[in-house]
Formats: sequence, C-alpha cells, structure tokens
Amino acid sequence: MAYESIIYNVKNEIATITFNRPKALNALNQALLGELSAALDEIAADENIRVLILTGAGDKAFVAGADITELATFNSLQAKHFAARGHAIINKLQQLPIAVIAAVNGFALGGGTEISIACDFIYAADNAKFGQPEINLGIIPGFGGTQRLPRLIGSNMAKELIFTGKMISAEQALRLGLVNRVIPAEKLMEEVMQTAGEIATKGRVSLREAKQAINAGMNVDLASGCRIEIDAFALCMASPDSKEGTGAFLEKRPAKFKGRLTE
Ligand code: CO8
Repeated sequence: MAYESIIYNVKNEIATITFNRPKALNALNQALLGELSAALDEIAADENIRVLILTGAGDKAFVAGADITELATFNSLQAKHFAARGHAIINKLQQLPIAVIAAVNGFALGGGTEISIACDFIYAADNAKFGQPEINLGIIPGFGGTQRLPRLIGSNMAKELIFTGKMISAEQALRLGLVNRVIPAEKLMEEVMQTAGEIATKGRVSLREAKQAINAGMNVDLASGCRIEIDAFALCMASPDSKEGTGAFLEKRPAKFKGRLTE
C-alpha cells in the first residue's frame, strides 16, 4: 500500500514507521490512523521483520496528539468511534509479536504519549517532551492514557500529569521510568538502530514468548503470571532456535538464529 501520512520502510529485518505530518507536528488524524493500522497489518504478516521502530518526521515532534481540528468537529458518538478505533490500533501495536521501540524525537503529547507507552520501550531525544494535555481541551486521554500511564509510572504520578496537563522533559520522564534512555537528538536514531540491530539477532520465538509473558503477566496475579511463564518457557524449548542457542553454547560458537517458527 502507498502511504502519505506515514513513511514505512524495512531494512535489515528492521521496520520503521515515521509519522509524517510535520506541518501539524505529526498530529493523528483519521487518515494517519488508517495508514498506521494498514502498516501494522503488513508487519504482522511479514515473518522477516524482527523489530519495529516508531518515530516522527521533522525535528520538532514525535506526535503532538490527536488532530485537534478534526477532534473539534466530533459529536459524542463520533468521539466514541474515534477513541475505540484508536484503542484497537494501539492494542494491535502492543500485541505485535516483535520488539517495538519508540524513538521519541520532540513532542509526544496526548495520543503521542499514548502511542509511545504502548511500545515495548522508549528511547527519547534530549529535546523530547511528554504529557497528557487533554484536560486543557476539556477532555481526557482517549487512546489508553488513563490505563497504561498509571500501570507504567504509578497512579499518583499519572494523576498529576493528567490533572495538570503539564509537559515533562525527557530527563523527568527518565526519572519516572517512562523512558529507558535519553540521547542527544542528533544521535537518537543511531542508538535506536543499534539496539534494534542487537535485538534482531535474537531468537524470534523467544522474543515473542518473553514479550507475551511480560505483557500478559502485568495484568494478572503473580501465581497466574508464573504459570504463563512456565507455558511460554516450554514452548520456547520446542523451537529450532532453542536447539541452535543451546547447541551453539555447547559447541563454543556464536548462535545463529534463523527466526523460523518451526523446523
Ligand atoms: N492537532 C492539530 N494541529 C496541531 C496539533 C494537534 N494536536 N499540534 C500542533 N498542531 C499544529 C499547530 O496548529 C500549528 O499549525 P499552523 O502552523 O497551521 O498554525 C503547527 O502544528 C505548529 O504548532 P505550534 O505553532 O503550536 O508550535 P509550538 O512550538 O508553538 O507549540 C505545541 C507546540 C506545544 C506542541 C502546541 O502545538 C500544542 O500545544 N499542540 C497541541 C497538543 C495537544 O493538546 N495534544 C493533545 C491532543 S488531544 C489527544 O491527543 C487525545 C487523544 C485521544 C482522542 C480520542 C478521543 C476522541
């Protein structure tokens, strides 16, 4: 599919989606959401992709939230439909069986913070700014912010951010555990690519199972989470990658994971 509101490319088993409406600070409108959804479907169907990176076009923004010009025209039912569509797409992003890294290069506000925290982790440029400013528009987060943000940084911190609508810097986000690393803006993509390249050499099944066990385990009690891990561990042992990984160790050579799901 040809895309306009995003740029989609794949190189060395690493896919990159760049939100591409820089004049509107990459704000999320219906067209962009549709293209994001289609690109995620392409990625889910492609067994050669090991890692996905999300970033924003230009040097000012990752995503400055939902497109307010579009949002302002919605009645309550249209808003419900828009929020539900956003949730479905962000859930699809979170459930991809590969690693997903947000490279946040500027403003990540409202829907921008919400997309970034649905990724597996965030590397932020030193000029990045996060926030849930919806309260200043007389609304609340609608793409998962009231749910994922408290799970990530605790309910009190999430409430402060959501109640005040204030932006926080990349350094503050680092202290809150919202981002994994803060990187000089000009080095951000290089560092993200390096980590993505490292992850791309690992076993596909083990990465998928680790991700699913962590994500599923976050929403259940410890005993249930441990049972999820036991099943996932057993499943990994049935994969060609586990034979290659353990065999390579015993033969004192580097493992070469093929990433196939079956023999
Ligand atoms: N929507 C539409 N246009 C935007 C948006 C946006 N979210 N953000 C910026 N723009 C546009 C500006 O209007 C401006 O356009 P123009 O040049 O035509 O006037 C251009 O981008 C550049 O922006 P600024 O001139 O404002 O740039 P500044 O550097 O002065 O300010 C800010 C940057 C601080 C990021 C500022 O643009 C801003 O506050 N933007 C809005 C941020 C915001 O409130 N985001 C939350 C939106 S609501 C949301 O995300 C809810 C998600 C779930 C919804 C589901 C419910 C249905």
